[in-house]
Amino acid sequence: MPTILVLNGPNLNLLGQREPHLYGAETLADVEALCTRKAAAEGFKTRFHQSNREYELIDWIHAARGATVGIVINPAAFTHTSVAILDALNAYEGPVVEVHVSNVHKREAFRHHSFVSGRADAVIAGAGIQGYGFAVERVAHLARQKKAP
Ligand code: CA2
Repeated sequence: MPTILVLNGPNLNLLGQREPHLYGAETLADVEALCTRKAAAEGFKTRFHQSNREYELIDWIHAARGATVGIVINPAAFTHTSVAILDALNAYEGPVVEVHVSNVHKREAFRHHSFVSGRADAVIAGAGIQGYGFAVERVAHLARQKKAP
């Protein structure tokens, strides 16, 4: 089964444990279960990771080259700071969908800019963890389109 990589940046391991007014009550385990379920319904499997370290996210993007059909990424705070993650995604050949649990555009001005959005095929923000499900469906759709003759 073709694989979709789902990546989560710093502090997302705390999902559901703090700041429910911003990020909801669901945990990262709930996000993983949702992605697995949505991907399976589309005939895909997922590889799911979270890290608080920028280099680890970059290494996973590198390893995804030639091994996965698309990436769903919530780079968390690295969204607003990381040219290195953008460069890694630019070297990746498949579709990329950027997800944010909160609506970053309703929040502080420093969250309005994303280094990743210029590379992403779609950006989903403010749909809660449901956004991951939409992102998996979109990546599956784009991956199928890419494969079609
Ligand atoms: O809305 C999102 O998904 C964000 O990517 C989350 C990041 C934030 O820096 C981005 O601007 C928007 C923060 C992730 C921190 O997650 C926590 C979850 C629960 C409790 C504390 C932090």
